[in-house]
Amino acid sequence: MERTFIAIKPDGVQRGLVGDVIKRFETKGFTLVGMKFMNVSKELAEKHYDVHKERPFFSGLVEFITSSPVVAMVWEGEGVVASARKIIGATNPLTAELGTIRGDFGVSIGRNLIHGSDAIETAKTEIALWFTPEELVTWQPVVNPWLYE
Ligand code: D4T
Repeated sequence: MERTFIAIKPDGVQRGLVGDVIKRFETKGFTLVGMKFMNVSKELAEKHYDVHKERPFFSGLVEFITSSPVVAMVWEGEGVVASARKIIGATNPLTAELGTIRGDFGVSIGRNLIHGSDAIETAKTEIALWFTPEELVTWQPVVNPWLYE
């Protein structure tokens, strides 16, 4: 089953939006398979944002994600990678559609509340970067027959 990496960034935690964010993935029908509340080391932040290392906002990104705790999660379900990106909304919360997490809760690109893997391969890399295999829980929700035919 497909899995994706989701992180509630420091602004989402500080603004008390952890419950709201988790609820959207739960009520959609995705399965939580890993979750931890943690401070992010500079090393982890630099690896996570490695693709942006030449961009002007890179150092600001690393500084921000290490500034305060985050909630790191892995969610599972058919098509979860692309669906999570839709639930999250466009990178800039000001232009993100209402009904998405960023569209409903944010006003600036540097405080866009949440990260979600952008492709299946990226998800695999990010899950391996943030979680050990032992930290992930494989389980069968009893509602699955009511979610999938
Ligand atoms: P993440 O990776 O956080 O899920 O965001 P996106 O996938 O939607 O967007 P991204 O990778 O292009 O950007 C990563 C991260 O950098 C911040 N950012 C981005 C920024 O501060 N200024 C910018 O101009 C851009 C493009 C926001 C998200």
